[in-house]
Amino acid sequence: MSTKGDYAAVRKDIAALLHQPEYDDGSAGPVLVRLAWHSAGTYDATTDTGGSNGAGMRYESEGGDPANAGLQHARVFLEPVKEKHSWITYSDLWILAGIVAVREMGGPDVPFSPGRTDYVDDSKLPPRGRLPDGAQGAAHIRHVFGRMGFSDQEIVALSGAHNLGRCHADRSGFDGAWVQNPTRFSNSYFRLMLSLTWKEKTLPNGVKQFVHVDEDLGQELMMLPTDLALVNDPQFRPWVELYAKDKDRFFEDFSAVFHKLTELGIRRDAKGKVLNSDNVKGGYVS
Ligand code: CCH
Repeated sequence: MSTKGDYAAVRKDIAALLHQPEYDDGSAGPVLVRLAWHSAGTYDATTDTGGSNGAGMRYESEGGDPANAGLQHARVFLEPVKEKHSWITYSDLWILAGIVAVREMGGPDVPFSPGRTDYVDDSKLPPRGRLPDGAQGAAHIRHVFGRMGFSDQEIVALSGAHNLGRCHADRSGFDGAWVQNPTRFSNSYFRLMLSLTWKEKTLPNGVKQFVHVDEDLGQELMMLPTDLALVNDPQFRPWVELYAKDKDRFFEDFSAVFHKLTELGIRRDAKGKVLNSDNVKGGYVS
């Protein structure tokens, strides 16, 4: 029997499912981090639409967005946890799973604030096309993250999540991992971005990305055009340099900005109780 509000028990069960020998690099962690980010990253501050409230990816309009290809794996991994702790909303579960995965892979503690609703408010649904396109450059990244209310420093810190996981040709069209150990959270992504030479490569599917071939290890690493935009843009670059040499500062800033991401569109009172989720038909009942 799961006790309502026992988030520690949920955390434990999420941590226990991360080890997946048959999946990717043996871990469900990276795809869970991406699920949390895509659930929140549709937010638009001007119209107050999108964001993690509502767990809209359960439905075709958002779940079927090509930008979300592959995230069904993350949702399937979490289904037994939802079944066991049926009181937790999907929207809270997805955010908590991302937070637990970051920590379990050696990253910082990110504060978790619960209370999201699974009630889908049609007037808050995000249109498709709000998530960033890896084929683009600095102006696009600033536009997308600026819409959510993030500064240049916050954009660079958040992008450090590409220390984790990989691109899949059958999901995004891009292919490969950013770092040698993609299930260990660190600042390698920033260090490699600055220290290696990156060559443009056209994949068999016509998609262009940047690669570095390590002859000794026989391994190929990759960067998206949007990743390299961070070193090539004069305002982003100083943050890349800072995080490349100061891992503690990166962890501290990542924790703060990932928490901010998870709270987009959630309004709370002074005690942290969510104001825009209770008392809605079909929604979260406290
Ligand atoms: Fe990302 N990301 N991301 N990303 N991402 C991809 C994979 C991951 C962009 C594009 C892609 C963030 C920002 C951006 C993760 C976390 C974050 C992929 C490959 C693309 C493409 C998807 C595939 O093929 O499976 C772009 C563009 C931006 C910004 O401009 C932010 C912010 C975060 C989190 C804070 C993680 C983790 C992955 C690995 C997923 C996996 O399945 O291994």
